[in-house]
Amino acid sequence: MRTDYQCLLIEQDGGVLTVTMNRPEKLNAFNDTMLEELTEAVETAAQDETVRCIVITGAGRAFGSGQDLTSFAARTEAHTMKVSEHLTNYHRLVFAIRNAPKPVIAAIQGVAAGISCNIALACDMRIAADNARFIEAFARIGLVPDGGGGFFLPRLVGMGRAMEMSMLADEVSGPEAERIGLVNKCVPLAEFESTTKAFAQRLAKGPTRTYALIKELIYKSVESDLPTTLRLEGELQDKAFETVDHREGVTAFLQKRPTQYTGH
Ligand code: LHQ
Repeated sequence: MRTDYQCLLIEQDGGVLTVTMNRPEKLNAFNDTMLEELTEAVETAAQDETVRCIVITGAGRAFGSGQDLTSFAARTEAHTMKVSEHLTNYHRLVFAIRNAPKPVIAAIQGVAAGISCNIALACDMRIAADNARFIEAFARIGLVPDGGGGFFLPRLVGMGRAMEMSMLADEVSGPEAERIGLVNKCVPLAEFESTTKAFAQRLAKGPTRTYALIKELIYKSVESDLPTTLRLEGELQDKAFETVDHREGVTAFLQKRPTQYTGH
């Protein structure tokens, strides 16, 4: 993995790669460079067999404040590009996260607003600190949720709450986000780093190939019907049965010892 990014910090600890968005003076608002770098980092980590879990987080007091409005306003006023064209860059990031054959976790402390919030929702799981503030900020400036928000929000929290978050654009706190299923876990800020680390390390020591198959099963199922999903389940289980980690799991059980998954 390259580590010489302008707007990212990269750290690998065993199988866990932590990618930290690093524009703290702008609350990690996305400019073109940070978006391009984050996408490249996730795409590269997705291919790197030494990386078995990716954590996306933010430096300073925020996860992210959405699109950098200072740089974008100048561009839209000059009519140099349509917003939808710009959004395709975010879509590449969304697909990189969803298609990565390994778990991708968002670790959120402080504010996660606008498209930063929705990038967190694109991840497979989310851990929040109790100071987290989730804001679908778009309607505050007369916009619709983008970056996949219209897809992820109703699937995570249901139609009614998705509407409320999108229309009123009020803040949802970390504890409330846990209560409504927007995040998997909310912990006190003092425990945020250690909890994220333990969660990610546990995933990085899991049966990585099988996790990729689980991602495929779960994500395809929400856009599919029962017969199709059951067919897919069979296909994926055939593949899972062939993995080294499946054999290791059964052997460890029979030998009454902890598993040692290699991710193969
Ligand atoms: C910022 C930003 C920011 C620049 C804080 N940009 N500087 C996609 C594609 C195309 C077009 C448009 O949109 C999109 C999707 C989107 O993401 S739309 C939503 C964009 N984001 C927002 O509307 C949120 C704007 N920010 C805020 O409402 C507040 O800053 C929040 C609620 C995030 C945080 O509030 P505070 O904790 O009170 O912090 P602050 O407002 O004092 O911000 C600290 C600094 O960060 C400040 O700079 P300064 O020089 O005054 O210290 C802000 O100007 C800067 N900043 N967000 N998105």
